[in-house]
Amino acid sequence: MKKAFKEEINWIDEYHQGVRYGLEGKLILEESTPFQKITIYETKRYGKALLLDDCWMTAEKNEQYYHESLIHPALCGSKKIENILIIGGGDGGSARECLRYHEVKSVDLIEIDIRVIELSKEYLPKIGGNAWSDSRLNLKVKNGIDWVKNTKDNSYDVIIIDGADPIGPSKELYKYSFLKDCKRILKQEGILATQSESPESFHQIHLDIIKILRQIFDYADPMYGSVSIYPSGLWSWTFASMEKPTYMNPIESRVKEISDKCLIWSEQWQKGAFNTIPAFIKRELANK
Ligand code: SPD
Repeated sequence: MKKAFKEEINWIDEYHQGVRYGLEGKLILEESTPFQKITIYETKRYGKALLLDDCWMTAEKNEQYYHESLIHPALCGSKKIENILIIGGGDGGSARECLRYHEVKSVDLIEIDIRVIELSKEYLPKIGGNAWSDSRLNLKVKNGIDWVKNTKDNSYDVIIIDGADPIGPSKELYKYSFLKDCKRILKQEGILATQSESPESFHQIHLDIIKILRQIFDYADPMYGSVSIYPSGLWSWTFASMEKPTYMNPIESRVKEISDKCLIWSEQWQKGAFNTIPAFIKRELANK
């Protein structure tokens, strides 16, 4: 017999510019740290998920779309990949993807909020996976801005910026002064990779990130893909370098090393993703 009333369905939504992006599931934990509100939610569709300040950050069955896109163009393209810096990324997904490469000798992961690390390890352990026990990982609970400021010139082969949206504690990670400092601590042949928001739902921020990177570096190119849990689903990552952009041309031996382990990323996928710049973004970038 049909039930006379609906079973209780819980939804959690990220609200952004008059639109809400929601998933059905149940709340596991919510806490406030000195930096932000952290929520762990068990979603019906994508497994356990992490939200910071009510914005979707990552989910077990969706995270590859984001982490593979952020990491592999830089790590497959950079001449050397011995010393890597990750700013943010406390869920461990970016570190996990970097550590797939045998050439990587050390990954400094600088996360400001220890609770992001602890709760990710406890509730979303698959996202960090083997990275948490890899001896090449140097985990530091510190402010990423200060870390970059206090690091000496030419220290890293690749810098990854895996921050939350440029609101709240992550705001500084998208500013000229921080990115200029990143360039200083990056080796001449190195690559910087940052998440660069959605051209649709974070239109102006997206443009600003690319423009700032183009002021600082000789080359900066956005790449587009989808992360279905983020506002609009359409997402971007931007790569920058001082030398001819090798992030466009993956090194064959590296492609071989990681391809089997990737859900989304492939050389072919990457090529397409760099070529899907929306026409309006291309026009707006051309109008300086
Ligand atoms: N709107 C969400 C942007 C989040 C970018 N960072 C996600 C962290 C995953 N490691």
